[in-house]
Amino acid sequence: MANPLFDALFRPHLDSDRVFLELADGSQWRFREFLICAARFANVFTDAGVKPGDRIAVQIAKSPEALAVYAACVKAGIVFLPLNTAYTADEVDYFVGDATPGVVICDPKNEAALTPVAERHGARLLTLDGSGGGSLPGLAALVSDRFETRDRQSSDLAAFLYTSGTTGRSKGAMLTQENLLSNAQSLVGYWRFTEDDVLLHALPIFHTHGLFVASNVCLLAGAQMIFLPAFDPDAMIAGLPKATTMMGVPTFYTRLLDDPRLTKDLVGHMRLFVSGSAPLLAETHIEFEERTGHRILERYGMTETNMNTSNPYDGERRAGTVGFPLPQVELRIADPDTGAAVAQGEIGGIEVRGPNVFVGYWQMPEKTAEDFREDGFFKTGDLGKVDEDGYVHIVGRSKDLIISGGYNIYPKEIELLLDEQAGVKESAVIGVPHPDFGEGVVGVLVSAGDLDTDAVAESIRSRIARFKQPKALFVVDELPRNTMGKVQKNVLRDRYKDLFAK
Ligand code: MCA
Ligand code: AMP
Repeated sequence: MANPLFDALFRPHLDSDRVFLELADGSQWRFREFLICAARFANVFTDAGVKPGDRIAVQIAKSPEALAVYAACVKAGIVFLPLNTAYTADEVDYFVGDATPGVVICDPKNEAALTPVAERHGARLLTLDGSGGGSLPGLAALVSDRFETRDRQSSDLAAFLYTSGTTGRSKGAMLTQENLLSNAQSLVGYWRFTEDDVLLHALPIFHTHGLFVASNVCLLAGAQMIFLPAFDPDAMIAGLPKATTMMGVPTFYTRLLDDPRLTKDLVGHMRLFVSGSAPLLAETHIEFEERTGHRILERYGMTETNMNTSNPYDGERRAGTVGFPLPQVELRIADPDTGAAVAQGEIGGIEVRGPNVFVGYWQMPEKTAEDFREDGFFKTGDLGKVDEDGYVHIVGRSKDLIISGGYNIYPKEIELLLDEQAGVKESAVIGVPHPDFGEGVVGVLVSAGDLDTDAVAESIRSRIARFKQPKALFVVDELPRNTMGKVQKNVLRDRYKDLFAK
């Protein structure tokens, strides 16, 4: 009887009194108490009727208890579905309706807005705040601190992570225990994580990067985390001297570089800085090395695939590349239309296959079939090439995607919403260079008569998460189109390219 993910990540620490999490206020959580908290939560979920294979959706602040909800789900065989805390009630309604979780856990401050959502979709609503308060901990105090770990197989689902799509409808990527475990095992080895490590963790835990890369790697290695609720420069500067490693999106690195307190002395003792989720500019790479003496290790992944490639730990970490395919990951560069491999050094679609690759989109068999080749390779939608030394370069995307501060934003979703607004005839949403977020979202509107951009901005405010909302709206007479009638976003991107220049 086994539960491979639980057995690898959590079981070894059940009786461990070593520190697992250190919080910004200096308080600590030991592995043992973390796992007792998870066992109590597992009892609450099971008592609420949630069975192995059922889903639990969470939209909660980052905290040790929030991570314990993930551990509880693994222990009880429940599919964990974390949601961005920035999503509006409208957005959460879609995810809950699509995934039909048995329980939804939200912050108490959103309880009023999400009660009708949970009711509409037949889910029980529990609450958990960022300081360990709420109805879930209240119930957990009343139940046993022992829970018999449920049996699971490697092929059983462990998590759903929603990713938007080119059609505007979000898709639930179904990730198995094997997807998560095989990737964590590769990364622990590749990046040399041990129980002596202390990771400075400031990423959100509702996405692959902060949850499966950072947290799973530390759990598997038995390493400690300095667990910050979000990126805060003062907390980062205070945490770095106590850490051995850090993982972040490029915005973390540009913000640290903007801080004069980032010096060689502050980070001289550290062994590894990892960047991913969005392209790291070569200039950031170089500037960081000049300032700190450390070469950032850049890696490349996706919600659907976990991590695919990484620069080497020992060999040359080459700026502007994402390194080599990880152990067990097969990567090829193919003609996006035909799937035929292109010649070495040529640009094509990046396709991957391996135990890291998800099993499909929840209840979207056609979409799943579209994104996989017959031989099992998954089309990432990223364009790249492999250089003569085997380093993978990402040179662009065939999918219309904006990455802002490490968050993915699909223009189609925003365009559909803008097109609904009074006075808007049509719209195009683009990403242009932004000094802090890498790319900033810009909306270009064609007026249907009487168009007030302030009113449009106000009207979409409660509909989509703030980070997706255009940081600027422009009105034009018409959108540039090619002879096929397709909007030329490259022309628009060029037109507004200096909008956010420093
Ligand atoms: C916040 N805002 C943003 C973003 N974040 N706008 C655009 N893009 C963003 N990413 C807006 C807020 O709505 C607000 O707007 C204003 O900026 C300031 O908000 P605040 O909360 O103070 O922002 P912040 O704390 O400074 O956050 C910026 C951040 C954060 C630290 C870069 O977004 C972050 O932690 N990003 C990491 C995302 C991540 O983990 N991605 C991994 C995905 P206003 O002032 O107008 O109200 S996993 C993935 O991509 C794959 C698998 C991979 O390879 O890892
Ligand atoms: P997500 O859907 O949030 O999982 O984001 C995955 C996408 O982020 C990938 O398909 C890439 O386009 C992008 N991405 C992740 N890591 C990198 C990186 N190191 N460099 C460039 N793009 C990246």
